[in-house]
Amino acid sequence: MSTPRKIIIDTDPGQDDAVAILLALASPEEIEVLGITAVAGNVPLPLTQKNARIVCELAGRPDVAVFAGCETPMDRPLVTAEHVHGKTGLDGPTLPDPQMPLREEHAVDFIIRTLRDHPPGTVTLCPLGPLTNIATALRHAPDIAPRIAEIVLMGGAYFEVGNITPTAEFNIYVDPEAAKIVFASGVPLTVMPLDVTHKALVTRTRNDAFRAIGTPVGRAVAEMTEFFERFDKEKYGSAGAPLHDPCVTAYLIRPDLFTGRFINVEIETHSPLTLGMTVADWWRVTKRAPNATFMGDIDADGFFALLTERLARL
Ligand SMILES: [Ca+2]
Repeated sequence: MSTPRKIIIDTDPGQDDAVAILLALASPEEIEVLGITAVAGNVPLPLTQKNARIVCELAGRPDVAVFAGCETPMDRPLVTAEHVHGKTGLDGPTLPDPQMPLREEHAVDFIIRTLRDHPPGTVTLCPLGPLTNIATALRHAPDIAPRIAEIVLMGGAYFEVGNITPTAEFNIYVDPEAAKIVFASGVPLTVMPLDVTHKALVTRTRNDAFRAIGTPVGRAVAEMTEFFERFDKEKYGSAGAPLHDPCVTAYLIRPDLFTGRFINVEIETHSPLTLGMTVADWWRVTKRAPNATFMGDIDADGFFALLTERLARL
């Protein structure tokens, strides 16, 4: 038995964030969640921090420390995605308001303190939303960069190009300056772009498998992914909702489900036409130094088997 990886989940729930958190909390052999830090993204911060607590309570884990972070991107007004996630960010199931408290400490202070308190190379950051909290922590406390074991994030796209603009994925688009800081930080990066997550589709059969778990968690996940899928079916004509963020937590448990390339990835922060584009040198046509393991493929059946098996534990 190896010891579980200590992680901080940085998130903007979001139905797919919720599933990512549930998967982490269902997997104590592999993952120890030190805390959950909320950031503005899919919906504004008051909702994302509340939704993070709703999800912890759904998992039966009101003991998890949840912190609120940055309300707006570093240099821009917030762009949200209610058109995908609904008004609350967690539309679909009816879940009770959380009773567990929000911690008083700012998410950025928690991230910095946790990295300084742990031995270098023992804490992994898992951003599932815009990178505002992570980049703000790196800017305030550059000494934490070499202490971070790895950043495993959902964001960006190469072959799939964009979902919020023709050339940008939502998380990177919302705070491209933050993304630029993270991709230039020198921290080992593993990236789950749309190229991967658009292959992790909740088909009817996979949704039925969540529901067949027969628990409140199974039902809630089935209802969340049903809500979420309206948007993608209309937009892409796809077979179901892509489960973007759970790819991050699944990677911590079963990295063998994913394949990618160690390449250079730069973030566009100026062009109005391509703002937030992840310029990924997939074909290695530049001499720019590799800075990220950019995933390209997923064993989707293996991913959903893992997810369904783990969710059934909660
Ligand atoms: Ca998210």
